[in-house]
Amino acid sequence: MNKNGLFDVGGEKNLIKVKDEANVRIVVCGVGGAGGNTISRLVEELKDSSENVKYVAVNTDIQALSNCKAMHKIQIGKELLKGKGSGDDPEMGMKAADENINDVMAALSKSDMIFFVAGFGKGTGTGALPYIVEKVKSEDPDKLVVCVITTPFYFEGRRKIKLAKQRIDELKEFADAVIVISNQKLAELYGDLNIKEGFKKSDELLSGAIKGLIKIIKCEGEMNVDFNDVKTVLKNSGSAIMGIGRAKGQNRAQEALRNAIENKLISEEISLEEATKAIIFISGKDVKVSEMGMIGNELSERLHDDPSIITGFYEVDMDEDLIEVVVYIGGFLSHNPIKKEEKIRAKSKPIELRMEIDSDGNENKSEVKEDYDEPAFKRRNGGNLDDFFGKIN
Ligand SMILES: Nc1nc2c(ncn2[C@@H]2O[C@H](COP(=O)(O)OP(=O)(O)OP(=O)(O)O)[C@@H](O)[C@H]2O)c(=O)[nH]1
Ligand SMILES: [Mg+2]
Repeated sequence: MNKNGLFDVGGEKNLIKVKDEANVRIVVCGVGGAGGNTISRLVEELKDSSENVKYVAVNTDIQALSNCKAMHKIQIGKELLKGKGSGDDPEMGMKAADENINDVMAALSKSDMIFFVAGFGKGTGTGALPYIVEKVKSEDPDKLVVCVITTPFYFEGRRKIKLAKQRIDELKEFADAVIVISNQKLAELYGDLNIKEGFKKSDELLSGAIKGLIKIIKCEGEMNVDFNDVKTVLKNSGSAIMGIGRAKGQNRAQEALRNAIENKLISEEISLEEATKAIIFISGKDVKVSEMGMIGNELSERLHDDPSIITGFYEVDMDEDLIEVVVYIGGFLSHNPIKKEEKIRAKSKPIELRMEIDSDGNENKSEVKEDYDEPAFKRRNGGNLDDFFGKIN
């Protein structure tokens, strides 16, 4: 941040005021190789706005950790893997996290919100990240946990894609919101990218999804969106979609919104009509009230009936008549947060009556016998991790 309380988001002209009260404690935790790369990128790109943002890199691979620019680095599986990486084995990734879970939890404590970021498909991110998220949410269900995860390119093989999707489903039971970036969709959209360019684009999207939210929470706009608004939209959301769109010219408002929500890169196969909540953050020069209205109306028409939409705006002296729309969409009807909350609460009481509401709205009480200190995927397989990971192969 410079001496005027401003930070630069990309060029001299784009100085945005940072909220005085923006003391929400944010941790960004990258797990595995791709997660660590994203952290390095964010540290570089958000240098000036990193107050109250703590960067933590977690990896089994000591070489990758030493190259990472995070201020806090945690080696997991020190005894088990001796710094050499998981060998593409998610079971090893999970066991490694278990070995050093106390170090990880200590680094993540004292936070209001945690972003977790990783590429799923190999060993460390895929195995360790869901395990860590489950521990974090069992300890403090109120903490806002948002995960940004990539699924593999087709060339990486079907087994990796299947593994990644399975673990994302697990993750949604515990994280508040999971934003999935499909590397394959990215490859289809950009056509002839070579592998290096493909990963670079994917890196940009991973860091972009996190940067967008940090900006929303930390920047002071003419119409402010704050942390509690973000929490309202993303808490217990399950899936979430994020998009950024820009446009110039006469129809810039609608076009920017369309670009943001039709940005298929970042979306999974979920229908927007199921979404009940959104945050829109609009920035630009001379943005008209009518343009903001248009953006709100159009988004509202695309989501479920009568969605709850929070709109923020800041005037930025951007290039010519460029307008930028950042949108986060959540609250998908297919996600059932009641079960998840019940599971987390049940953890502190190993045996209790659990109430679930069935599809007819009836309340059913049943005795909970599961040991919730075990991670979900261990419980489901009778504690046998070999069975679980064997099934994926
Ligand atoms: N965006 C991006 N994605 C990557 C990169 N490298 C790998 N990936 C993706 O992320 C997935 C996981 O790769 P890594 O993060 O390297 O793996 P890891 O979690 O460290 O696991 P191990 O190395 O097996 O212990 C891969 O299947 C790729 O789809 C990268 O540099 N950028
Ligand atoms: Mg690795």
